[in-house]
Amino acid sequence: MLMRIESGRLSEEQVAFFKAEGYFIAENVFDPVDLEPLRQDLEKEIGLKIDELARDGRIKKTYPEEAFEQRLTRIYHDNKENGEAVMRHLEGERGGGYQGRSMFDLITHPKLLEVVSSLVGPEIVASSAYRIRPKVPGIGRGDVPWHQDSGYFAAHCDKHLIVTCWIPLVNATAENGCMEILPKSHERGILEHHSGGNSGLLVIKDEDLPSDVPQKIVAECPLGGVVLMTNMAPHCSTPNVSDTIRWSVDLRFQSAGIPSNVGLWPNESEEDGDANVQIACYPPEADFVVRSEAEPDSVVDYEGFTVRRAAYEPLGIKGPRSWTPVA
Ligand SMILES: O=C(O)CCC(=O)C(=O)O
Repeated sequence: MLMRIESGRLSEEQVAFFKAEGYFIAENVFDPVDLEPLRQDLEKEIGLKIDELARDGRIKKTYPEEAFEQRLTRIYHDNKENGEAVMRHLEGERGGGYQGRSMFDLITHPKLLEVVSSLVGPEIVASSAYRIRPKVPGIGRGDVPWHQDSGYFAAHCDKHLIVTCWIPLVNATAENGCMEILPKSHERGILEHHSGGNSGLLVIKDEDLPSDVPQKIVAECPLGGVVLMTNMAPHCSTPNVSDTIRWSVDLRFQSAGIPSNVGLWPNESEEDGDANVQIACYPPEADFVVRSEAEPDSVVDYEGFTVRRAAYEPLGIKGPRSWTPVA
């Protein structure tokens, strides 16, 4: 259900809804113009990579006239490998991906943090475990199987709230492959996941999803809206059967009071990363403070953001959880 927020925050009733249902879809967190810098930067990045592939002789048609919602589709459909190369450029080799100024500005956007603060309080830590997702029509790689985000996180964080903010950069609809969420099923603990689902993602088998809860909801969300979910809410996303790309980013926030690797630096000499950073809910990637009333000086700036991310990037610290492969 799509709901409007007033005065930039969730009301008490809306917070109660989030707690009871495990999700909340806010229709009006941003003005579409707030998202324009990121849209434009992603468009620029795609162009740079396409030009590089053209210089290397791998691409003949570069489609410069095509819109943000189309260009990557053309590249993909001409040659899957080139499409993948552009995707990897946006996603980064290990996830996390594009980290230009506009991405940082979105993660730290006052409108977003105000909404997040109504769920986690005024001391907010963000995770580098954010993802940029161009879901290209007809390319199944972007279809995400059922999972809980905690399936990826350390077990010691199952009892804590980590809020996923899923932000569409276009109108997200059932047709272009928005998410689906299973309501009222986030208080059942961690469900059985398997490794090796679509695109190597974790997957909860259909038969392991709770069946005594209301039907899944189709989380359509307009540009400017945000889908908020707990780390325990089972969700997935469906194929894009439209003819335009479903662009979105998903970001993660938690209270500073729960485990994180804020202020910790991994020891670059150890292949598996340093034991001290394993305390985080998602140890492979850096956490940072994005809002603090108690210690305003601890809030990260853009340089600090890139430096912390770079310190974790080369390490290849393993994900904290292991699951049996999907049968
Ligand atoms: O964007 C999608 O298609 C899926 C997103 C997702 O699963 C997530 O944000 O955890």
